[in-house]
Amino acid sequence: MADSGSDFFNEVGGGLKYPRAADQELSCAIIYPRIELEAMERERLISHTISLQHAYAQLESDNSYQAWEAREFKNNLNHLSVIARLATHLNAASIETISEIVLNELPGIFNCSQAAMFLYDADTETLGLHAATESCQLRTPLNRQVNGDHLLFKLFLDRFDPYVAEYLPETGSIAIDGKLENPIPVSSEWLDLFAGWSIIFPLLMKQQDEHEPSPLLLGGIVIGDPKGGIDLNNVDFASIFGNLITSSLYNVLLIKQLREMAIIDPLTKLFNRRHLIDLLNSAITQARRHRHDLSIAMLDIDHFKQCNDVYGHVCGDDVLRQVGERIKLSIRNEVDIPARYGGEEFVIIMPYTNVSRAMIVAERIRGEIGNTSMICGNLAIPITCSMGVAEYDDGESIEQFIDRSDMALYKAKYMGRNRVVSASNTRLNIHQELIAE
Ligand code: GH3
Ligand code: MG
Ligand code: MG
Repeated sequence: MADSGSDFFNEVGGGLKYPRAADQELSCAIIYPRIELEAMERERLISHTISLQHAYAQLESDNSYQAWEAREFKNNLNHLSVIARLATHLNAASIETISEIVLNELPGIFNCSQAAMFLYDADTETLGLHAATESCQLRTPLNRQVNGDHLLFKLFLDRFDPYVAEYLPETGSIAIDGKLENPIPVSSEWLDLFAGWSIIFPLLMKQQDEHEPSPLLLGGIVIGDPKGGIDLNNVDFASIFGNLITSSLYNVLLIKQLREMAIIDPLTKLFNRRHLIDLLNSAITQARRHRHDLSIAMLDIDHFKQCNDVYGHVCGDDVLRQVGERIKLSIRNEVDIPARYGGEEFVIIMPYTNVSRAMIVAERIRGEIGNTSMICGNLAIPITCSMGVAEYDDGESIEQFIDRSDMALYKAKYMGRNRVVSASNTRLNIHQELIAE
């Protein structure tokens, strides 16, 4: 606090007065509006501020009800500023930002030493430990998945708002909201997480769709302290944090889902045709810039119409899924890119690969698909495929490149199917060869 008016202000160029750093809480009153204060007014303002600060200090040390209210008010103000800060960070957040906030900010707010965040995977219907503070000595490895009858599902599906749980060492179980009847048993591997008091944050989203009444489980957070130092006065604020984190997580997952829908074929989970074209364009740019080889293979299932006619469309879809799986099994992970080009047609981009290497890969794919039948229920369905392989010929367009692999595929069909044919590097050769045959 400033003790005298004379050195209260520091002169800054142009005669504008700024408070010293130590008096920054008064800065709003002094800087705005940007006018010169008359010396007398300045003295009055300073003495007024000093007496206000004295009054506040007295109030703070006082035991009266007003003093308690003032402290509560200040406490709430602190929470609001944390909420505002988190809201800014959580806006347009990634899952990583959200888990950083959960691990770095939440324990401090509730005077806890540890936090763990779990995410629900709707595909496998499991909850996985996504992130945990170091102090949270979980004996559970990250990404460990637990399924539907696990304690965590009970805790995260119990209600929307955060709540308090207490570990009862005599019975090795946890009591919710201080209710000792029906405590939930905890197995030893989760003891580190639930020792002492904890606050459970279910990350549950109410569904907008009236036909889908059950809430959407996104995951859950457990924060706690084995020594029991948790600040239970702040639990009311927990629901604001819980809602903020749930809606941010929901937005992030929704955006991720939308992005995936735009580039992934829902049946085979491979890239779709549109994304394939984007990826092939960048592969061509890279190959030209760095002068490395690039090949593609186009694959078409033989007599697939018959497969649908004989076994039905459901089996047909299953066959397409399995063909996608077998293509993935036969190529270099992270380097080669498989995609569904159309109905029963697939394309594989093979960077750093010349045509003879690409022929070997294509033969491997053909063998993987043709050597053992596809399984659909109790049916074994024999499938073969034909493939056309082309190496990028510097200067040609993406359409010409795809066209050459398509022509090679056409030739493979023409020659009796269940085979791989390579396109020669001269752009018109295959077409001419076919016309000549
Ligand atoms: P070919 O050996 O000459 O390629 O003969 P084909 O029967 O495979 O070729 P055609 O183009 O005559 O038939 C392709 C079939 O693929 C027709 C279509 O019903 C089927 N198909 C395309 N997309 C899907 C799909 O998503 N699911 C299923 N089950 N069938 C599909
Ligand atoms: Mg076809
Ligand atoms: Mg076909």
